Formats: sequence, C-alpha cells, structure tokens
Amino acid sequence: MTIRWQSAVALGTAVAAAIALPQATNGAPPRTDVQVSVQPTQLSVVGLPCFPGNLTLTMTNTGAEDRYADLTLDPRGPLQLSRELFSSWLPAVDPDQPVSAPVEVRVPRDTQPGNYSIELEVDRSKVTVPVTVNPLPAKGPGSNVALGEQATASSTHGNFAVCGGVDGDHDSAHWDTLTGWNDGTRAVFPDNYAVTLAAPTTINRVELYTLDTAQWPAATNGLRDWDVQVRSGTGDWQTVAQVRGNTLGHVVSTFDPVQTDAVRILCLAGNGNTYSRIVELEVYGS
Ligand SMILES: [Ca+2]
Repeated sequence: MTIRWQSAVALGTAVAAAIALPQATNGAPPRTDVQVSVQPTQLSVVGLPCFPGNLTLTMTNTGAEDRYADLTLDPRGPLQLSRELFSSWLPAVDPDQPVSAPVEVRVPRDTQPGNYSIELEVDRSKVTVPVTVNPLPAKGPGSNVALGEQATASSTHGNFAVCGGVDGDHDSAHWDTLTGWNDGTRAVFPDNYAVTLAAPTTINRVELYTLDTAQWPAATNGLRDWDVQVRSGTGDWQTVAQVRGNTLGHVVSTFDPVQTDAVRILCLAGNGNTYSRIVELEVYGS
C-alpha cells in the first residue's frame, strides 16, 4: 500500500510549535539573559535517509549588554544532528532581535524505535527536545520501495529539497510546500533524479508524478521526455522504459522484472522548456 501524505507527515515531521524558555536549575533563577526557543518543541522521526526531522533554534538576547552566546546540542542515543553547536553574536537591541539556525535530525535505519531526546544548553540553562523514533514503514510486496530512501539529483533549485520527490506526497496541489523536486538549471537538459534503494530489489514498475495543476498543467509545465533507468551490478545505468511527448501528471512505466539497487529518471525535456519537475517518484516490484 502506498504511504500517503498524512502518514508521511506523521513519520517525517512534527507537531505544533511553541516557545520553550530556559528552565532554572536547582530552583535557582535562570542564569541567562539569552532566551532560547525551538520549533517544533518535539520531533517524530523514522530511520529513512530522506525523512530527516528539522528543528529551528532561536536565541534572543533579552539583556542590556551585547554578548556572544553558545547554544550546545547534546543528542541522546542514536540521534545524529547536522550541528551540535550554534554560536552567535547577540547585540542588545530594542526591540529584541532573534537569531535562528536550522538543525537536521537523522537516525540510522536500524535504530530501535522509542523515545530519545536532544538536550540544549545555554549558560547552564537547559531545554529538552523529546524525539520519538518510529518503526520503519513495512516495504513488502506491492509497496513503494523508493519511499524515504536517499534521493540525489544532477542539480536542485534553491527553493526545493531533493528529498521532496520521495516524501510520500504525490499531490501536485502541495507543490508550493516544496514536496517535489525541481532542477536548478533552467532550460538546460538533461537533468537526472535518482533514488538509492535500501537493498537490491526486483522491480517492474515506476510511477512518476510531474507537476500538474489547473494553474500549472503538465502540458505546459510538466516533464515531457524521460528515460527510466536502473543501476546494474557494474554501476552503469540501463534504460528500461522511455516516455516521450508526455502531457499528463501521472505516468506509469512497466518493464520486465529487473533486480537493482537504484532507479534514475533521466530527464530529457520539459514542457515549456524550463525545468524538470518531479512531484513524486514511486518504484514497485511485481
Ligand atoms: Ca513528493
């Protein structure tokens, strides 16, 4: 069964945001004039490479003196952070001027599901961000084996995320929320978008969703010509299906069963001759 957007959200992203103030330790008043907030205040992640959790850290100097501050992040258990230190100069200005930085949270595929945390600390004042690691989605026969796996691309437009094409959301209506992949070389082809599978898998079908809305129809904005390719044991890419002259938002390519550890879309042309746009790439076995 395809995992759709709602469950993908539950797997990969998080709950409502709020402000977390530094807590006093040992009953003493807070020792810091740096206010820390984290959005969201807790995370839910899964051990798939393209489903990282994302936090935004914010420090605000609420005191009267300019200062420098170090926010340290201590991941507990198997959590892997894109940074474990956020340092910033914090001028004392009125109104207060918050300074923010993103943090990506990943867990290895074999992580034991359960509850973990990230401990944040500034001036010995601490904030705890609870992190729930969810079980991996079942990828049995008939499921989309590309879901959440590592995506790579020849280029990616700065407003987009390369993982958007394997995030479980194939609805073009969500395009503005960056749930798809858009290449970064306007009017230059070919481009390519690839996903590495968790293990060698026998597949026989690829479903590609390209941009297709009332405002941005596939016939003028979607992908037009592409090859579906699989990676061979020697690392070469072999074409297993070709699509030419497409004007639809959803195209199914079937081919003889082949075992492979990666699938690639070689994008040869886009309608409107602008960009390669993939809302979702799905890969299935027989
Ligand atoms: Ca998507």
